[in-house]
Amino acid sequence: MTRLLTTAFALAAIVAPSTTLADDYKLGALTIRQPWSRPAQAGMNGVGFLTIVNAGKTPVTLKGAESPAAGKIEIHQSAMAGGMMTMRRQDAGVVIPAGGQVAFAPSGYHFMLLGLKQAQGVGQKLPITLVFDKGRKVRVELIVQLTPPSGQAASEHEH
Ligand SMILES: [Cu+2]
Repeated sequence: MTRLLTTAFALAAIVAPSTTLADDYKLGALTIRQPWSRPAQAGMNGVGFLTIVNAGKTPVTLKGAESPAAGKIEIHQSAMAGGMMTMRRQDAGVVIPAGGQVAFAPSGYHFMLLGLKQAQGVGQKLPITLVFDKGRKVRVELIVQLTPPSGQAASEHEH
């Protein structure tokens, strides 16, 4: 009996997230959580933040991203160097470990949206397509907002 109940709970846990959280996107074993961006002017550079969770048994590499809303997207990592915040391009991509997650969040990894084609106002949605290894892609929408989504701060210590 106990074993049957456990199985039922496990199934519920697999089905629930995609139906209850509108912000989440799925690609195989990956879940992309809470994509968001900040207000910016046309022609300026924008930013993209989100969390990628890998529930699979193999690491997955995020190779890059593309969007019709920007001239180009680069993956950057912010880091403190000699008391100054610097940004470094991550041209080799970012590995999402098996059973782990990587947060793209202020002061850490972020997507740099170079040359925004339009101004981004609060509440707007900006489509970007994440490109993973083996040519796998998923399109998500960054929601433009002034402050991080609630719940994201908790995962910032992960990296
Ligand atoms: Cu940057």
